[in-house]
This record gives sequence, C-alpha cells and structure tokens, in this order.
Amino acid sequence: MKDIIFATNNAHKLEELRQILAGRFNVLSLADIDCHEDIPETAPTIEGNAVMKAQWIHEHYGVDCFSDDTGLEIDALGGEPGVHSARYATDGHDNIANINKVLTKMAGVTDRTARFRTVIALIMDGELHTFKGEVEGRILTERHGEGGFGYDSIFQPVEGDGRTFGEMSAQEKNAISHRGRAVARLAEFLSSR
Ligand code: ITT
Repeated sequence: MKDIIFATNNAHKLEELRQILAGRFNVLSLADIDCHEDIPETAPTIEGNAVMKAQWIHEHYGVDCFSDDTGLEIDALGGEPGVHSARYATDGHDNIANINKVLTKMAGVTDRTARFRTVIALIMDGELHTFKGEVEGRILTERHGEGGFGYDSIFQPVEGDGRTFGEMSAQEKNAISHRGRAVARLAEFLSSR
C-alpha cells in the first residue's frame, strides 16, 4: 500500500482520512515524519491556507504530502467564521467557545443556511493539485450529539435525515461530508497515477 503524508495537526481530521482511505493508502501523520511544529496558515482564503500548509511541509521536509483546510460559512453572518473557523472565538482551537460564539450571533436569526467547504492541496512530484468538497446544511439553535468534532454538533446537513454530523457515525458523515467529497476526488487522482 502506498504511503501518503497528511500535513495536519488535527487528530480528528487524521482519523477521518485514515478511515476514508483505509485499504487504499497508508496515511502518515506529521509525527511519523518527526514534525512537531505549528504550520503557518495565514492566508486570507481556505484554498490559500491549504496550499500554504502543503508547501511548508514540502519545503521543510522534502516529501510529497497533502493538507486540508476547512471552513464553515454561515450566510447570515456574511460567510463567517469561514477561514477563521479554527480560531473564531479564541486564539486556540476551543471548539465549545467557537460554537457558543456562533449560537450567540445566530440568536433570533431565521436564515440558518450554511455550508462546510474543504480544499485539499496535494504536492506530488513537485506539482500542486487541489481538490474541493462542500456540503450544504443548517445551523441549529443548540448542540445535538457528541460525535465528530469542531462545529459538527450544530450542523444539520440538507441531505441527511435531520441528524447533525455530531449524531452520525463516522461512516455516515464521511459519505456526504465536505471532507469525504474532497478526499474522494483526491483518492481518484492518486489511484490514477
Ligand atoms: P490543521 O490546520 O492542522 O489541519 P485545524 O484544526 O487548524 O487543523 P482548519 O484550519 O482547517 O484545521 O480549521 C478548521 C476548523 O473548522 C477546525 O478547527 C474545526 O473547528 C472546524 N472543522 C473542520 N472540519 C470540520 C468538520 O468536518 N466538522 C466540524 N468542524 C470542522
């Protein structure tokens, strides 16, 4: 099985990717290449950050790799938290504080439409390739479910049965999620090489 390095410090993303690509690719983590640094992600767009993370690892470690940048875009908030999804409420990755900030800003708002957008950037043989995935949904008024991570417990995908991503199994989420879709495109590309 072919090895592929995933340039992320997010353990949940790594686990999702390993599940989605299980049996096809051996997904290695940054720890596996002895990288324990915070990779800069200061671009103004999701795509820019995805490219920045993959290029940073490629430049510093000289390996082929891919990265994922994801944002939750809420229409009534003008696309927030968007590229700031990880650090919406605080400087750290405080998921509960992030969710509370969204719920407070959305109090009394009737337009609850939102989407997750993922861009995966792959650097292979010195060439950059990007793969995108999106899922439409609604922001609920309170948390439902303990599964998943990030904003999953307040995001109800349009294509589901009313449950949030936080109430779904990993397989159910991956089948329709932003990341699942972007990874399917990545896997198709890798398989064709
Ligand atoms: P890396 O940059 O190290 O990959 P990160 O957590 O910083 O990890 P992002 O910059 O892509 O990742 O931040 C996106 C934030 O959006 C993340 O911290 C979560 O809070 C949220 N998020 C990302 N994917 C999600 C998903 O599938 N479900 C719910 N929330 C998600």
